Amino acid sequence: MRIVVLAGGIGGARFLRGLKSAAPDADITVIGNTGDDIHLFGLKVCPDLDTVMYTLGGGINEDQGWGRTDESFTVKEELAAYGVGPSWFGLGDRDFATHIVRTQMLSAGYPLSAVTEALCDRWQPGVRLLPMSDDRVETHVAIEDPESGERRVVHFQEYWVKMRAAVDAQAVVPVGADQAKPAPGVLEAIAAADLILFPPSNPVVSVGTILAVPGIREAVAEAAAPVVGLSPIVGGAPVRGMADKVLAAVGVESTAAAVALHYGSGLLDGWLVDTADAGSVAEVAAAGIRCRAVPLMMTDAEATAAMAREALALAGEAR
Ligand code: FO1
Repeated sequence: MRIVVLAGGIGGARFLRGLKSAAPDADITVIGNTGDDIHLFGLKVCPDLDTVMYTLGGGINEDQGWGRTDESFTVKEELAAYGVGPSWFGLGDRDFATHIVRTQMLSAGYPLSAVTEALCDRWQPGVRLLPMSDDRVETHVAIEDPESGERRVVHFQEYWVKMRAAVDAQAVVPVGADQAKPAPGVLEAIAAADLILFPPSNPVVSVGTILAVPGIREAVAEAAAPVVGLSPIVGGAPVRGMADKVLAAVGVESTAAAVALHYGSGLLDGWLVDTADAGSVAEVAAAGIRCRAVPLMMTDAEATAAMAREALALAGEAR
């Protein structure tokens, strides 16, 4: 079975681990969000691609869900001693090596998709990991500066990590997405898929950014395969992160049903909500999306694999 997954960072990566265990023989292609990418210290950092690669390759820091296990921060401390920041973004020594290799290969002319394949040669994530695009896309967030009261636009990582999404997002813009092309293999994988999954990743800045690359939304909508998503919102709040802030910016309520309707029946065939949201099943079904309430907390490997099995079962019905 060929499965395509549109993934963001931590939630997407953890779900993929469960999917691999639930469908060990499946041929899985991951289309990774690159809107979170940032250039720091002259290096190209791809947080979501790396989170998927490290998580599936056994190198992730399990507690925080991003960055490397057994990490040290000597380079960051040395940079700080030179007064070189930003200090708010935690790049560790082991992680730095990944960004150095990536930047070196990009400078030599390799596209991001080829670089990602080369990095995955080391990590063997057991999936085919494709960036959504080889072109530069950077998500920016418009906010009202809490000090000056003026409108300001910041990089997504500054909003997420430095500001902890403490102020409302007025707009979320995937800068460059409208000019970006899907990376080689992306449209082909979607067209050839037997199943397309939206994991419990952020619907705006992760899955939404991938869908913003011209051609990808259309390919998913036209695919012969059923499309099944898992709600990242449980009981009216994001399971992780601050998805409610960016959902508000696109006028979507933070409920499992509202996220399903935001994707819409033009994209989604099936939607899983948590048992806490069983009351919203009828509303989603009324919109023409097959819906079921099942436990959606990725508390451990077995719970996550069970979620993936439910997604596969729902897809079987939607087919
Ligand atoms: N998240 C944080 O909350 N703080 C950090 O300092 C941080 C650094 C970081 C470095 C490399 C990397 O791959 C991810 C990192 N993240 C950090 C996670 C990242 O900011 C976001 O969670 C994702 O971009 C959202 O998917």
